[in-house]
Amino acid sequence: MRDRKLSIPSDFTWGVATSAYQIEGGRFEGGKGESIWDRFADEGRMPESGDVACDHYHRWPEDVALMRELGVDAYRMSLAWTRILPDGVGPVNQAGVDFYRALFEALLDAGVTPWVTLYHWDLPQALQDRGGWASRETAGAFSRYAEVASDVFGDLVTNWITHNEPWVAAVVGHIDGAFAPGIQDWGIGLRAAHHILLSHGLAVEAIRANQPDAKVGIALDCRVSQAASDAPEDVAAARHFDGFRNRWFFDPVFGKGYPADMIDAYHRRGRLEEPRLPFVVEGDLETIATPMDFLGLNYYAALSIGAGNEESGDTGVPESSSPPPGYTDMGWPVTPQGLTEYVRHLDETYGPASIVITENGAAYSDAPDDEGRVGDARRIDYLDAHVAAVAAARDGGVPVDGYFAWSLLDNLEWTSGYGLRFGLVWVDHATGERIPKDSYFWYRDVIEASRG
Ligand code: IFM
Repeated sequence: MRDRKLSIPSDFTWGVATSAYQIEGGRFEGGKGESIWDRFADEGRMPESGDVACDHYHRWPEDVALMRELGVDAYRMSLAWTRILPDGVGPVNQAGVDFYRALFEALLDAGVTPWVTLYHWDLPQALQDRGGWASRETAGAFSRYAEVASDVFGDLVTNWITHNEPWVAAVVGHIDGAFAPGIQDWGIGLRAAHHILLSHGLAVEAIRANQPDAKVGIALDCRVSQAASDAPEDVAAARHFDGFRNRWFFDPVFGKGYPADMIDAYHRRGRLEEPRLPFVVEGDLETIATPMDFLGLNYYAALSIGAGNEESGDTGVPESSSPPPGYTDMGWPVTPQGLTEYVRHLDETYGPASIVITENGAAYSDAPDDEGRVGDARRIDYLDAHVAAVAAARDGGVPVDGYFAWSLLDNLEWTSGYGLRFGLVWVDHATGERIPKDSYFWYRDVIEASRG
């Protein structure tokens, strides 16, 4: 690490992260069923599809070798629900199970522990056709999927993450409509958010029933909310944004229920007919708050929020093709200090047993030069500053026990396509060729140094 001494212990978990739809491809192979993202792409609602993606479905041995060389302790990946249960609820697809078992065995042989996310947004289309997350039945289907996954992989996987970024799945997918399934309806969005959170609690219980020693958590995303000024309207907007973006999810997961100020605010804004949540059934809040072993936090940026921006989404669509200094290609500001402050806030507010940074990274478009080297100095600066922010939080006594860089590979950045590159490894999407970037070698050295 640059000119700084790392105060990170040798048992800290260093990892890289990906997700199924963004890297796997193999859409029509191994009996995989259709997901809402396959349908979204087929309907022309995104510029490029994940049909081939990084072709990880075929090239995974090469990707495991890249991780072994990198020296990471752990690999956070997601299962495609539709490879295991093609229609979401019916029979188990053995070819899908075999694919992931071979991958897990190779990872373990390489000294890399799999951390497996059950849901990174790719709902089986068959379940969407029956109401998707707006239907309470989908929470039950997810619980069975968790039970099946922990049963068929429980001898190889002990670290589980139920959901990735419920805010995105619920709000961007069902209120903003920019992501699959592309719905624009506040009532459906709030209902979907609740069923996703409910399914999280049910899945924690299902996994624990199969694997009492499993480590189970959720990966919540955040945007740290900073008032644009001291003016009361900006302070109120920042507070509202925090409720909309963060507290609506963190509070119930940690047993505080849905934030009362937000229920009132949504009612006043006409999002709710009455100042209550009609879809919450007795016992749901207890289920959602089932204790976890760790909190996963996906951190990218802190935002300055003023009046009028209190419900602004950021779906990853860049504001300009060449961002100004201090911003990544996503149009997100580089704000490492926000990470230290936010994990401190989480520790004080919710007291999680352990916090793991399950995603952090930056999109920059640096390409191979004439010698085939990818000099991504801006990514190194970004990661370096955020790893230092984690170290600072640890120094202050916050239990941050792991860090996963997003992402191992340049991959499909959802509706933004393949042009937004988050990888430590360059991928030529025409040929599938992989080239480790300078940041890959930098990360390898950080990991090695922290092991003393
Ligand atoms: O690529 C995404 C990922 O799927 C979820 N978290 C944010 C990343 C960057 O936008």
